[in-house]
Amino acid sequence: MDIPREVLQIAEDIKTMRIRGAGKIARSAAKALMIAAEKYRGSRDEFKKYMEKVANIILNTRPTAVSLPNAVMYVMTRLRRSEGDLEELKQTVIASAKEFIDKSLEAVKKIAEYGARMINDGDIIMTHCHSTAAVSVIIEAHKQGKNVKVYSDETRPKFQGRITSSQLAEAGIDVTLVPDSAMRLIVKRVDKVIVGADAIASNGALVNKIGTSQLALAAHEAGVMFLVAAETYKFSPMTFIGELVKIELRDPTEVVSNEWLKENPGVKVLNPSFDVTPPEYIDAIITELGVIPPHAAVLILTESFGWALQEHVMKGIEESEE
Ligand code: RUB
Repeated sequence: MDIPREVLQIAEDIKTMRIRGAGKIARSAAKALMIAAEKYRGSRDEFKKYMEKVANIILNTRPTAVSLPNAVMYVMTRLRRSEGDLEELKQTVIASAKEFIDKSLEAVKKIAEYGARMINDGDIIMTHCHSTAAVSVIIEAHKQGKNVKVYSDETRPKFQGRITSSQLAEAGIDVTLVPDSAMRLIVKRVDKVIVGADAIASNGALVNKIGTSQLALAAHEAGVMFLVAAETYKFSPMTFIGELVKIELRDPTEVVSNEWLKENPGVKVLNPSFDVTPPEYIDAIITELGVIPPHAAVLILTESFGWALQEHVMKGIEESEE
């Protein structure tokens, strides 16, 4: 059976960043699997194969946000383990996708709650890119009556800082948009930096929007607290066994126009979308399970993904024995 148009549209929207931010990407991936199951009209025997095909299309949209494979794994592992008739298999996908989406939204609420406790009345905060988790922390602190002021950098080349600024302004928060190049100057005036995460590695390193590591470095130099707001499904189980998180390289035309490229054939343009901040520059990671030091990432991974790692290792052993 053909892949439904709505599913292909979600994949395309993730690729082109109409759907963006690691949490939204994960929830949309789960939704795509749910739609695919709902729309399936083939035989029971072909269903699992069809769902694997859908999962692959979704997985191949963007490489860095580990929330995407983790969301797909959440649903597909439950399907792979299910037996039963077609209706039962479909229900397994639909129910687990819904469960993932609900848990993910609940996690953001918890992070907002825990994170807001770390914000003091009168704090000046700086943030980078647009992270629903980080913005939720700031808005929750504001709702609790804490008077906060925020600097949001532009985050070139896609200007997600504009989304952050307008959401904070809409919530009634005093927000100032600054160019990325003002980062080091501005961070000296702030009390805390809060950013989101696309992936957290097992050593506590953060993978997030390009420029995050520069901000962390500047915060470290200025003695400013650097906080990360990250749901546990952004922790990368594969880094536990030494795999690196792939850094997405996006199209040069996000940096300069096609015309400019044609006028300057001797210029190469590189557009890396994410960078890695070492754990030494991170004071704490705010998760829905609580606030942890970056070096405790490994504990989150064993608690949340121990089973997946065990399955992965067992599969490797079986394959090597064949
Ligand atoms: C977005 C980005 C965000 C994280 C966390 O990058 O780096 O900080 O994804 O976001 P892009 P959230 O715009 O390239 O997707 O907290 O919303 O999951």
